[in-house]
Amino acid sequence: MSTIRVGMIGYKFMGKAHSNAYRALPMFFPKVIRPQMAVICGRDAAGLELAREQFGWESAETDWRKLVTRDDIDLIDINAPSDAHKEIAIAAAEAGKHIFCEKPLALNLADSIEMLNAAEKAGVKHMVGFNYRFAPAVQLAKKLVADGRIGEIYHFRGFFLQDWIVDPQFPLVWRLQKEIAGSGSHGDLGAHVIDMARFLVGEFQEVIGMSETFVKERPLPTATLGLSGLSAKGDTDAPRGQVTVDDATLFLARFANGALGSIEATRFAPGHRCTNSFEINGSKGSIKFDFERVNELEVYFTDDAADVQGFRRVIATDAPHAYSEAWWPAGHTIGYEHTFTHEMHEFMLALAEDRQPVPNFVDGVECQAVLEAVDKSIAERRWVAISELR
Ligand code: SOE
Repeated sequence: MSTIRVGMIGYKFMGKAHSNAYRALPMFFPKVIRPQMAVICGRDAAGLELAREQFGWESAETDWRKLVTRDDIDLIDINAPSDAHKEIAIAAAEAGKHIFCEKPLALNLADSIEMLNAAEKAGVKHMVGFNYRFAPAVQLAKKLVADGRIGEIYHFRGFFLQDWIVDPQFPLVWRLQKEIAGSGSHGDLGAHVIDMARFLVGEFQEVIGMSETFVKERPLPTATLGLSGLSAKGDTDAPRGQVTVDDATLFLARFANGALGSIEATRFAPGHRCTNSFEINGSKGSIKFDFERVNELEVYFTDDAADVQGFRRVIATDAPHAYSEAWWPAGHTIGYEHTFTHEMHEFMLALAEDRQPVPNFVDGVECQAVLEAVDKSIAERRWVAISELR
C-alpha cells in the first residue's frame, strides 16, 4: 500500500490543520504511505466547495453516510463537532475504514467505549487527535522520563489556559453547549492535559475536582462564526441562551505510580491565548514545557555540577530530537501545525507497519474515563477512583 485514500468530515479549524498535515507529508516524510486527499465532506455545499479548493481536496461530498461507505475511500478523518463523532466512527468502522477522530473522542465514556468496541470488532486502525504529544519538546520530555533521567516522578502540574470567552458578550457557540460539545474547558482543554499526563506519567488512579460557569447566559450567535468560532463577536441585542458547560475545571489527582497531579483548564485567563503547559518533578530533576514556546523544554538535573545548577533551556529542534531530520537545519524552529503533521505521520507509519497508531481509541477512552471521574467527583463532592467507572 503506497497511497491511502482519505475522506475527511469537517472543514473548519481542525479540517484546515489536518489538510495542511496531509499536504505536508509527501514533501517532508516522503518514504511512508502517501495520503491522497480524495474527498472533503460537510453539510454546507457552498462553504465546503471553498474549503475544497483552498485546502486542495479532489472532490466534495455533503452526505457523510455516503462517504463512509464508498469503495474508493480507505480512511475516514472525523473533525466535525464532538456530538457527531460516535455515529460517524461506528459507521466508518462497520464499513471497514480506518479512522482518525479528533478529541475528545466522544460526549461521554459509554459512547467512547462503543466507538472503541466497533473499531476493534472491525479490525481497523484507529487514532485520536492528541496532537500536542507530537511536539519534539514533548517527545524529549517523554524520553527523559522513560530513560529515568529525572528519576521517580513526584509531581505533574498541568494547565491549559485560554481567554477567548472572557467577554460576557461572546456568543453561545457550539463549544459552550453540552449536547454538542460534551463539556466546556474540561473536555476541550483538560482532555489535552489529561492525555499529556497519561503519556508522561502514567495512569490516573483517583481524582477530585471543582468547576464553575462564570457567565451563565450569552447572546445566541447571529453571524457566521469563521474558521473556529474562537474569534466570534457577540451581538448584545440578540436573544440569549443558557451556557451548559463549565468555563473552568480544576482537579487534583493521584497516579497509579504514586505521583501527585494538579490540572487546570480554563477559558477565563486573560492574556493566555493557548498556554498548554506542564511541569514534572522527579527525584533526579524537573522538566517544564509551555506550548507558547513549543520548541523549548526546560530541564533541571540534580546531578549537575554545583556551580551550574539551575534550569536550562533546550531547543528541541536539533539533530537528536524527534522529527528534526524531516524539517530544517538545527535551531530553525517549527510550530503548531507541525504537531498535526507528526501526528498524521504516526498514522501513516502505523498503517505501513500494520500496527495500531498511538494515541488510539484506547487512549481516547482512558481520557474520557478521567474526564468523567472528575465530573462525578464534582457532582458528589468526593474523591472518585477511575476504577469506579470501568
Ligand atoms: C479551542 O479551545 C482549541 O482550539 C481546542 O479545541 C483545541 O483542542 C486546542 O488545541 C486549542 O484550543
